[in-house]
Amino acid sequence: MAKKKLNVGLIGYGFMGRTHSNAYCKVGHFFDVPYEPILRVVCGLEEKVAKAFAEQWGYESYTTDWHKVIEDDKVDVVDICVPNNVHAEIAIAAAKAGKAIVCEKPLALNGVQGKKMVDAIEKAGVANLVSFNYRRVPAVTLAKMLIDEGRLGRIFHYRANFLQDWTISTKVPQGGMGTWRLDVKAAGSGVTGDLLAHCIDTAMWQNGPIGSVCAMTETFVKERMHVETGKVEAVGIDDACTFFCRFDNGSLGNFESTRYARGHKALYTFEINGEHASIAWDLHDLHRLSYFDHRDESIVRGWRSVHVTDSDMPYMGNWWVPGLQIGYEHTFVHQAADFLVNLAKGKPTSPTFREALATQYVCDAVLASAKEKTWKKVKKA
Ligand code: SOE
Repeated sequence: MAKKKLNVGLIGYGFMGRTHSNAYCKVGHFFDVPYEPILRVVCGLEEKVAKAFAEQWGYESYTTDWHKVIEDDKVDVVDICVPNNVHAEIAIAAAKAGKAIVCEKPLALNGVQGKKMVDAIEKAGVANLVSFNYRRVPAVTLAKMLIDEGRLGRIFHYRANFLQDWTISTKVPQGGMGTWRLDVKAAGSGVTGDLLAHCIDTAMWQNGPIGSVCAMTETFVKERMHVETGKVEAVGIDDACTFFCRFDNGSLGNFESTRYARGHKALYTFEINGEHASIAWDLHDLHRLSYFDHRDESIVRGWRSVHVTDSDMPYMGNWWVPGLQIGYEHTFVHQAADFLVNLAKGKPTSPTFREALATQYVCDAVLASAKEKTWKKVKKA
């Protein structure tokens, strides 16, 4: 039976635009989704690039004006993959036009802006999702399942790192395509919003809300050439951030992110220690989940490395056969699959804008704590 078509308007043709387009292309081949995504229109600043992107990915049309995507009656879903400073304006306009919305992380530049977005989408009653893709790594989803089953018992510690090394050179500019993440006006913050937001989203999903934080940040390179002005300008982002926190369930959190950890490209790791068991995961070995259970007989007790590829593992029944892995791009396919299934049922897909606002509030509290050198309470979303 022919599936109902769902027209996608993608805004932003960078790295994230590719991950989302790839997901829409693949999702129907691997998951039994109720819609067939149609790549209706892609929007980006440069016409030549937008045209080439449309041809490469099979978009029916292209534009350089995002308003045209929103005004297009045929577009059902607006997918926002542009720098953080434009998320709010586009999302609020898309909500007013009654479109379903997928938005890249972090939700906004800050909580104030994020709240306006939540108000707009909730008032319009439109489907919404923020793309925190790492939740949908099968091993990460499995970790959440093990915690929810109570296997760890009371949780004492949650530890997460997200380490990179690509901005160490003072020659890396700020602003422009690819390096907008270093421009505070476009990004809102540095590693806090870009990388720690991932860790915070996963952590609160697995271990509940964070109540208070104590942070320190550093900007190692104080000035960089700005691509748009051609001038050397002050750098306003945090290059590195470390924070402690208290979760509402009484456990202690310890988070670190930097783009100055030479040798690490995208080392996202977490470890959770509970009264009975511990879990550890590493993005560089993403299909494995490390698990230690103190209730095992002592002569065989030790850290197990679970190869998360069997068909009864989250999402894996839709891919290959046991032992054969999947990777980064598949997290976006899983996200698209969940979103399409829930959309047909009128159910929300997590993380919603409101859930992403909770992450935004933690980021805000982290940055305020670093600035004021004091513990900060986190606002509830
Ligand atoms: C930055 O380098 C970045 O691309 C983030 O923006 C992504 O969210 C993260 O998944 C990988 O690193």
